[in-house]
Amino acid sequence: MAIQLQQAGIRDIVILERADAVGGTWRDNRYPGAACDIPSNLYSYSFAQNPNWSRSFSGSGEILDYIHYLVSHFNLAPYIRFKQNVTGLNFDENAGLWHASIEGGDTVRARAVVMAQGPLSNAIFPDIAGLEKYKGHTIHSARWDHDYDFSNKRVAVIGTGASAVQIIPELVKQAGFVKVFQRTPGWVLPRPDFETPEWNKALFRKFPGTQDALRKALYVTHESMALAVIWNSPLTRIAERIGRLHLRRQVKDRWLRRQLTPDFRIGCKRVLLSNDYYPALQQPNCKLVTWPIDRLSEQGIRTAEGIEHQFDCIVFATGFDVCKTGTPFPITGLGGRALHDEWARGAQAYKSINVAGYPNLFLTFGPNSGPGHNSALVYMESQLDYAVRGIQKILDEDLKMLDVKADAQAAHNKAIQARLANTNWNSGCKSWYLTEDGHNVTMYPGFATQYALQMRTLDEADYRRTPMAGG
Ligand code: N01
Repeated sequence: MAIQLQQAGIRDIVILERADAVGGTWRDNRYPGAACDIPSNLYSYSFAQNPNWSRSFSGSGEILDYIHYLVSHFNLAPYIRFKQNVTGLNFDENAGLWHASIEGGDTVRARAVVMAQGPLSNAIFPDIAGLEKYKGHTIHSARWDHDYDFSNKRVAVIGTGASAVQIIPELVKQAGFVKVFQRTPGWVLPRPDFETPEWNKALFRKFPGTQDALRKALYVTHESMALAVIWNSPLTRIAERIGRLHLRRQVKDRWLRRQLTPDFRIGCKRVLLSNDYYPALQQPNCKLVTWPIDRLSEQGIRTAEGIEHQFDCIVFATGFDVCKTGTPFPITGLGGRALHDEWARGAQAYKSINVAGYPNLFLTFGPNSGPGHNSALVYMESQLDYAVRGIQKILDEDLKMLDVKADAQAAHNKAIQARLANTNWNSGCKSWYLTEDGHNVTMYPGFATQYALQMRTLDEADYRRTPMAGG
């Protein structure tokens, strides 16, 4: 966002960061095996391509290095204030200014605010009875304890989502014994991961057009995956067949195979990509436990059939609090309206980026902007461009308020929810995409290209503009 604002000539920017370093999810998710499941050539900005990715799916350390490179190359450090935990946003409608309250008492005032706090930034421990009773060591996947020595330790992993399938193969190499507690088996597809040869990096450096071409090819390939992942189509059946073949090829034991076979449509939950998860589960020092967890005890985990499994350490790969029915901190808009209350039954916005009654506020990865099949950064880039256009308008036209109209927002959401009804995400499984009552407020029901196209124009007819002088 800061790079794009700078390039549009807007330099009066402040970035409020609650941690003491940049990197977001790639700073926090440093568990062993952490990598992105979108190819690096697509999981990077089109305006800052990196010819030196070491693998097709680079690890978290390399992605973090890329973020550090962006900060230094685009000279962003002067804008960033670390250890600034925002505790509330309040719109002053007389002045046309947002007030951001910071923990400790400071306030920052701004003509416009971009929320870029990330939907997957607040790690959660599950609601399991006895959680506080357990006396051993606990680690959350997104807050890894790099000082803990796993050798000879009895370790439990709770969860078998995207984080867990990356952690488990590495943990099995380090720990004495690992038990994996699975509630729902996911669809696992092979990951076409390989090292980038030196000649390939040299080619990208010398002829950047070749990297552009690869990026475009990856983009189109991922777009076609929407047909399998988002909607129920013959391609969905093919993807499921590949998943079953992958399982059959890697797991010979029929009972284990049955335990690992998903009972929901592929795409409904996040598709997992791994070549080493199934083999890791079959190592002599690893065991899959499918009995439901009843409670945690002082020593470990008690499962529903009454067995107590004792552990030195429990790893929670149990995901994030995705704020589907609220906001990460109180946001107060026109007339004192509270976004937390308005979103109590599920978040909604106009084109995922603006909310009626909260002028000059732009959301990144706002409601219904999540991708299931393509790079998040493709969606992100179109949000950044849109926000720049809006902010430029506020500054150029000296607007006190640029506020989306409530009826435009309602019409947008009606259409989005109608389209979501026929997607795989809404086909009956439970996932972090849905609210408790099954409302999908996270995913965008279409191709990335459709999303980007709708973000190309800021349709003035859908906004109320209030000039500064006119009050
Ligand atoms: O979290 P998750 P995650 N008892 O919420 C289980 C992105 N990501 O950190 O399926 C027992 O997906 C839960 O079980 P169930 C990506 O967008 C990307 O893995 O609800 N189990 C599930 O297995 C992803 O979708 C990458 O039945 C419990 C797991 O914990 C998102 O982050 C890598 C439980 C949580 O899975 C989140 O992924 C990592 C309980 N009480 C993450 N509560 C890459 O790019 C929860 N679970 C590679």
